[in-house]
Amino acid sequence: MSNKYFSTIDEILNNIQNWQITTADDLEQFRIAYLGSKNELKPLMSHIKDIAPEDRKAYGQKVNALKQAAEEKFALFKEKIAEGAAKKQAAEMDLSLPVDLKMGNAHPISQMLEQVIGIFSRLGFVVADGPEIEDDWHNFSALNFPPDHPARDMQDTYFLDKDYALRTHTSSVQVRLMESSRPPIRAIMPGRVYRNETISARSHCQFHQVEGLYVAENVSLADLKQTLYYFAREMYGENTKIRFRPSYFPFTEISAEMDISCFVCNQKGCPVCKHSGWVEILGCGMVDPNVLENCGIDSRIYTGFAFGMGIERALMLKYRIDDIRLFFENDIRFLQQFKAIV
Ligand code: 2NM
Repeated sequence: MSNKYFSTIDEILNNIQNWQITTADDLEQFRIAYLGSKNELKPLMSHIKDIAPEDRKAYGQKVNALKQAAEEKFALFKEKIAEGAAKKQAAEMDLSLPVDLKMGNAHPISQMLEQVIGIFSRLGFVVADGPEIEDDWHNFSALNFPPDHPARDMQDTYFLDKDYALRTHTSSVQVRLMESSRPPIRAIMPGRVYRNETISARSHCQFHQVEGLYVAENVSLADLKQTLYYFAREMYGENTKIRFRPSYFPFTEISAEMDISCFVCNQKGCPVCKHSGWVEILGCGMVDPNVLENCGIDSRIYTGFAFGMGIERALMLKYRIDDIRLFFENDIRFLQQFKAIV
């Protein structure tokens, strides 16, 4: 009685072993026969009640071995057929076709950062770096921001929790540098900063800044002006003129905004300078003695100047780009226009 069922199993095993699989179609037929929802192995277990009790264990093991044989054969041929398809595709590839080798280029923001770093390096400034996640002290308090300053509001700054926020300017790096080193300090801090702004053509929640700092004995407003005059001529051409307008920042006293003569119209009047002949490019000032003291620098001995500029803004003026969002979309058609501009 039992023998009949055992020999059925042997027969099926034979069929599995001899099943010819060369195409994806063969493989599918095999799958339907032995692994599909109505496969031939399913009824076998229901025969167990007809098997002599002492043979049931052996029978169950044979049925399982059968299942395993089917599964292994399926997996093996599935791989073989996939391999074959890949080889066929490779054989059909025309390796003599010309290659479209497009040279990449650095992002315009990187290019301008490099250019600004290059100019200040030649004046002896070193590049400093710091964290993008900052605490209240380094981003606000040490920089003389009063407790009720609007920048400290959730509306303007991305807070991660009650103690930490994304830095809103790279001045926080300057605080770290002043805390950890002694004058003379001459450094620039390029980097990404974050503001909680509604994203539009004019403003974004992330942008890049370069800030600079010079702290030593007898640093004067004349040093600030001459340094930035050199920068303006290197960056915008040797005939560039500069002018300063009074301004206000919490961390500088006195504070100013610097304009350069319009590099588009040479001061004849154009839309870039809004017919004024001047274009604003950076903010600057003499570091407030409170800031120096906050960072452990004796303000009776040392003075300093600092400045900061927005990289996207400078690029938008230079290339007459009317939407800041283009810098962060990585559209290749936009980026390719900045091949080797520096
Ligand atoms: C600006 C404008 C003016 C500035 C000041 C300092 C520090 F840390 F020394 F106080 N860092 N950066 C500064 C001054 C930044 O950006 C428009």
